[in-house]
Amino acid sequence: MPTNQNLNERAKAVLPGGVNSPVRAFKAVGGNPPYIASAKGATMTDVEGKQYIDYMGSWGPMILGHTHPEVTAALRDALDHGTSYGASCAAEVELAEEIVNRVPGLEMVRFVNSGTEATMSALRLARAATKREVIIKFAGGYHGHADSFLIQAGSGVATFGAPDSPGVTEGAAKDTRVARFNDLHSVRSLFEAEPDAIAAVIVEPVPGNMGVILANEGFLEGLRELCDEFGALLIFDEVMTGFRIARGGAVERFGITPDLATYGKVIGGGLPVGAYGGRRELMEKVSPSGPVYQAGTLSGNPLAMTAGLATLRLLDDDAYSTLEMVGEKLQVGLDAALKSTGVPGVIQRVGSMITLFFNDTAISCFEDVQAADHQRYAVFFRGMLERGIYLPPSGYEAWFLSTAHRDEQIKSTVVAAEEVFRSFQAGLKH
Ligand code: KE4
Repeated sequence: MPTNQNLNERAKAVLPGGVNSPVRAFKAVGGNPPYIASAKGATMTDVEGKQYIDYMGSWGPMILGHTHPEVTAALRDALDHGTSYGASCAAEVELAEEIVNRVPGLEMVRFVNSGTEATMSALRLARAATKREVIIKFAGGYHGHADSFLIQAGSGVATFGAPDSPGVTEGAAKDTRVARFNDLHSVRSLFEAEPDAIAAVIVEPVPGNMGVILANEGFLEGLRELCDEFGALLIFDEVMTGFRIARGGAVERFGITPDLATYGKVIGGGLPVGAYGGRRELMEKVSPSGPVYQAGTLSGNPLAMTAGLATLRLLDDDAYSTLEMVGEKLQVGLDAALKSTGVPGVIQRVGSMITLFFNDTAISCFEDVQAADHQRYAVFFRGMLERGIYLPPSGYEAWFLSTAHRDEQIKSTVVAAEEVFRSFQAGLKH
């Protein structure tokens, strides 16, 4: 029987860092990752049989918990009809209709195979539609690994971006500007510096890739107004928030209509998927109805479409009430544990996306996140993992709850957290 250690050693021989996505390597928290053998509901089990209560949910897709019987049954049936056609199928039409019917102002979507493809394609469309080249993103915002988005903020609140990874060229970086989330002035100053150059502003309406941050009152509305004032498109990157924080995602929850929106994660029910969409006038510019080229061998894959459709069809009003409730229970429990142990911490939550920052005050932008105590988060993470609680292995991430998280699992999570907080007060190191 393989062990976690044995698999990790073999993985490091054939996979960069031993993983297929960097955050999974536990670099930010120390230690080596367990290898998951199976998952069910809100739990995962590693190859050595250790069980964990799962707050990663595959980084968002597993909103109904793992192996939901109706999703699994739909997939089993679809499997018998083939895995990929490279041709049109009914499931892609049905999922597109389900998505369009949920989101106010959304008229058409195009399916791709990841959130990265979705944002990359939405950016190309925005540039084509506006005949402009520059985009504005936010420090700490993550939109996948396309070159235009792997751009770090320079010093100051509104800057010309610089490559954030070797291999990203100055040419790719030159058209990306970086503003500060929750700071409309930093956005306005970029627009005023280049009033006719900005094609789009791309924003996570609830940032989840620097931990969960809540938009200040009027911030998202302000972005809408600035884009209208300067003739740019507003892109909501809802890869994480889409169909998680409301039946119609952030567009419904906040009542703001972007020009384009990107999706992923939940709409694939755990299979590889992404999508971008908007009003018909924009989307019909996409090939073959228009000149903006974008394509994909596995786009609209029948298995991914089936899993996504089964998932969305189960995300009814009761499901969203449950998601709010489990999120609130965890937040209240963790808050009480912080207070009872005197450990400085801030919990920020929108629905079933939540982050605990070891910080004295509320977090409203990326610089605040950077100033939080990530060393303490690493100790907390390891303490929780030892106690069978699998949190995201970085303080710059959102934790995800599902409709499968039960009261007793939330309670044991809070008990474990309180134990770890007490160890901080006792000055113990894990
Ligand atoms: P993917 O290419 O990983 O499917 O999606 C990229 C992406 C785009 N936009 C937003 C708002 C996202 O959250 C993501 C991906 N999220 C991360 C979680 N921090 C994926 C986890 C990982 O990179 O392994």
